[in-house]
Amino acid sequence: MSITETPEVTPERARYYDKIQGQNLSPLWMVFNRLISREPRSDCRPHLWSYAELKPLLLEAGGLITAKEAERRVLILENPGMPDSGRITTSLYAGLQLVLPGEVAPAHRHTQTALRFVMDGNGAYTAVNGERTLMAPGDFVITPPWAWHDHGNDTAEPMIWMDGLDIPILQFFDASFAEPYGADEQPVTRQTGDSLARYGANMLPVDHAPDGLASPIFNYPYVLSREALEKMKSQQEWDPCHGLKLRYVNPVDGAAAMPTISAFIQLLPAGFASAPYRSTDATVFSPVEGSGYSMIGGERFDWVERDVFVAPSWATVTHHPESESVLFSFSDRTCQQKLGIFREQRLTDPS
Ligand code: GTQ
Repeated sequence: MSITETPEVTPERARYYDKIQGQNLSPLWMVFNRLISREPRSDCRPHLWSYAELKPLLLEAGGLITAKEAERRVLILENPGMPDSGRITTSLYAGLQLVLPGEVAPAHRHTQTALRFVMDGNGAYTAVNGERTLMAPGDFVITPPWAWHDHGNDTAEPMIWMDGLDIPILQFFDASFAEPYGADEQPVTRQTGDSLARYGANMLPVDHAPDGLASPIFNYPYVLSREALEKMKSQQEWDPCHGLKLRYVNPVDGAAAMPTISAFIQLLPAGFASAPYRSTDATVFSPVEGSGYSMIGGERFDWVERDVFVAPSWATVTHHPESESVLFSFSDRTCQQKLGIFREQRLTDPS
């Protein structure tokens, strides 16, 4: 037996395998390298969804079902390597959600953590724990586990955002709970902007006691992240793999903004060619500004603003922006780091 080779099946062994199979037993030596592979082996495949193709399909769904009837009117972005799984990566879910003018996606809560990354429209709200936040393109919004949340659109334009949830992680642990609030909207008990004022100005209320692991900030406005990147840009200090890359943090402890999902925003200058990089966190990317292409596991994906593309675990990635570009991304990195299993590698030779 070795880690790479499976022992030969002799007629005698085959009879034995048949016999024990009926007893809910399985010989480890026949499956060892599938269970404990030398490197990540994933069903997740690299893929890109074009926003230009997605938007009309999502608007078409808008004519077929209301947000209320659907609970959430979302087109799930399903990884082609994992059909019917509701997964964009092995551990994460992503979808595009549409809320039409005048609609409310009713209040509910679940143990799954959610992020929203705003793509289209301006001024619809999401309410979390009694506070509404108005959403603008590029805003990064979180819904902590078990927090009541509803979405509404009082503007004249459709609102579209990308949802990222840890649904497959909760499935893995068999720990899904969900309940409806019982009314379309939860009562508004805090003024808009309250959490950003309290927690988003590099200060904390003096006696702040954390309530759970998620960040108390639930909207990280694009104006602030973009301004940070713009200011950093003039310093001309580019990471060879990432350009300028920032991670969204919980201001209380510097951990990821969500307990299970890490999120990032990065700026890449025009003509930059990033050095090859791979990591064990399969990553979902969405360009906010710019255009270009990325090489993922040897395949080329051309992208423009609002497209969504996914890089599997341990696939080598390089980015090639044609114009100055900003990429939002998210992954299960914080989970893996908490478990001590995260690995990353900067590769000197392109592959
Ligand atoms: O907005 O609460 O894409 O509960 C999937 C499940 C969004 C949400 C999704 C959800 C939501």
